[in-house]
Amino acid sequence: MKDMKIAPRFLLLILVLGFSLTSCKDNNRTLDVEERDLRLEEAESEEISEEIYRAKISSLNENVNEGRNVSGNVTLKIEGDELQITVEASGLEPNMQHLQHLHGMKNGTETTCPDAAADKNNDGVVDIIEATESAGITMIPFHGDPVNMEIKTHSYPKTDAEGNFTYSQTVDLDSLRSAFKNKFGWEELDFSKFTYMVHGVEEGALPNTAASVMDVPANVTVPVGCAKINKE
Ligand SMILES: [Cu+2]
Repeated sequence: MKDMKIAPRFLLLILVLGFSLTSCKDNNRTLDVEERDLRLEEAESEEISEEIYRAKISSLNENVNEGRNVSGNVTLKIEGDELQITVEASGLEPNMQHLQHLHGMKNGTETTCPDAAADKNNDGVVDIIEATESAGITMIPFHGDPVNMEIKTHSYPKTDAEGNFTYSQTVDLDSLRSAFKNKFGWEELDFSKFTYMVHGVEEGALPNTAASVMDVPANVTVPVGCAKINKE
């Protein structure tokens, strides 16, 4: 009698266990397939989004930079969701922090490096304000944390005793995109629209007529190297 009572319950238990095991198996299989598809998608999008932008730095305002020619290279490499920024620059004022940025037009139109004709007040210097007309306004800072978009910081690269610096920074592209959209409203972050500029000469090298921005001394903001960003 005892066995007869237990048997149906035991059967039921086996049935319930059996069902739950099967559904677990199915769930796992679905997860495996989803995960595989996700990995495939990631791999595909990484392939598509690999882009390289390169630019050669040319010299500006040599007459206030002790006759030095600023030269170097800017490389922007997009790999998946990362942007790798590399700048090698030389011919700069030694032992000095040098501001460097991507400059652009608010309306997203093309930019170029300014030439001597940009010196509207004929004081022999193309200052930061005069440079704006062709190169645009200060947009993405190349310092310790480009995503924070802060322009006035002390984390820009500093030159060695020979006037060289190497700057290298990897940033999350999505974070940069949303920070940029918040500040400037561009829907697409198109690097080929930018012009790179590196700034700074020694104190006292400029005439008083050289203008500046954001209460920063003109010798800190005067452009000395420029490079139009081009997609490779
Ligand atoms: Cu700049």
